[in-house]
Amino acid sequence: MKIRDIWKTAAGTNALVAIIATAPALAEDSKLEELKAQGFARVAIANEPPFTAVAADGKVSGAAPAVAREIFKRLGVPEIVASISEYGAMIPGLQAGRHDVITAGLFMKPERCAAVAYSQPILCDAGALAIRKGNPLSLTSYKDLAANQNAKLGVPGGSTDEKLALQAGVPRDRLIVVPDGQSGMKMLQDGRIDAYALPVLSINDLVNKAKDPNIEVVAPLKDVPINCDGAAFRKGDQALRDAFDVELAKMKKSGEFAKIIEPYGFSAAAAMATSREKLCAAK
Ligand code: 6CS
Repeated sequence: MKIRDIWKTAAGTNALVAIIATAPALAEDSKLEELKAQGFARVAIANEPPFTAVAADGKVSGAAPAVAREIFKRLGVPEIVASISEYGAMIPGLQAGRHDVITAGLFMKPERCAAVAYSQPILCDAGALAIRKGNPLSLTSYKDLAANQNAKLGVPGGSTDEKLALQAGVPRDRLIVVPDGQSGMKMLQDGRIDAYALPVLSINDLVNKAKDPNIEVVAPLKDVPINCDGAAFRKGDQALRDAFDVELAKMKKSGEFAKIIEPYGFSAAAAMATSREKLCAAK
């Protein structure tokens, strides 16, 4: 019987079906093998302490890379290599193959959950504003910002802060996209914006470092939920995401997860009290 005729037999057809059926899974498993061979995982970060940080010497720290570094080590990938990205560019960069995973405090929101494969929750935080001393515009929420026709708000591009401000009714022409924390603080100090929005721990880190008696923090914002991130993988890398989750669950159980994130100010209990399913379903 000629080779080309084998596929016409029942045995040949079953073999062909088996190969086709397992191909995607084999491809998915190969992503971890690819990273092991590469020796590192390329992670997207924002450089927003304490979620993520890059020192002057290039050293990457922050709670999200610290968790990812430990988990990848356990999976046989010894290093992570970080590149800084705006929040709004992280998912397109992941999908274009520029990153292997996003470990940046990218909060789980339905539209993001539809675009990536998130791990289970890692870092949770509420919302905050940096404002001028005395809070002259009485800003305690995005609603207050929407209601004040003159108030200008600084936000990271493509961020949850930006989205929540728009949803609360802050018009686009009073939303200023700020490239990084230092620029945000400078713009606030120069009066070019009236408030700068980030999660509580990020704003506190910036304001503490600024040591400017004319800048204060309003936290938590009344109309911002507790948001949580996860590591974000490409949709096609489900097996890698699942392997990451197995190690994350072990570390949550053993207390090692808390040992890594709590020195940065994050609550392990907050991340363990929720789930990807709940966060991705929340409006
Ligand atoms: O996921 C986000 O878009 C938000 N995450 C952080 C850590 N900071 C700002 C941003 O809004």
